[in-house]
Amino acid sequence: MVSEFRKKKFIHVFTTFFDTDKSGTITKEDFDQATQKVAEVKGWADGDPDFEKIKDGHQKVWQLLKGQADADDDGVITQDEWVTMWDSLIKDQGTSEPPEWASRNCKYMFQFIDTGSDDAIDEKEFVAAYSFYGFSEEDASEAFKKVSSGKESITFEEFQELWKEFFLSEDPEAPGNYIYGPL
Ligand SMILES: [Ca+2]
Ligand SMILES: [Ca+2]
Repeated sequence: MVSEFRKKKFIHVFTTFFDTDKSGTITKEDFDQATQKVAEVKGWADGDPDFEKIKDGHQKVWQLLKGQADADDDGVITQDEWVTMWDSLIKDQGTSEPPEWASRNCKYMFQFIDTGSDDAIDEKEFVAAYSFYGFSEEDASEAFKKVSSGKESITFEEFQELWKEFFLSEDPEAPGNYIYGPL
């Protein structure tokens, strides 16, 4: 059984980042809406190369995620299916490499936050990105301080480690717990 603490973290990612339309489940619609939302913020029109790239990326993540999580193959990922997937992935793989869709998602998150594209995330970028997902500036800023352990910025290597820590750690004090904003 997955611990209540890790379950809470999995559900946090489910509701805050994947269930875009807040319907209580993850479907293709959530990825379509996420594409539109990002395009709006970035000012990309339908057909822009950047728009197509994001759209393509979102569709790939959806396909890979669906293959992995949608146990009854009905096109809908429930919270139970989501938690079961994370639990079995971690049991099967221990602390080794995450599945492809998860690695893609990690990279996507980093690139999304790193608007200055200098391969490091600073507090300003972190706060801006998480405001987009509905967190207050104060909460996002607090989360950044924990994630970065007080440093000015985090590199992609550090981000990947923190990201793994988020999914694996049972320690309530682990800095990685805040990689997806305040719990
Ligand atoms: Ca949904
Ligand atoms: Ca399902």
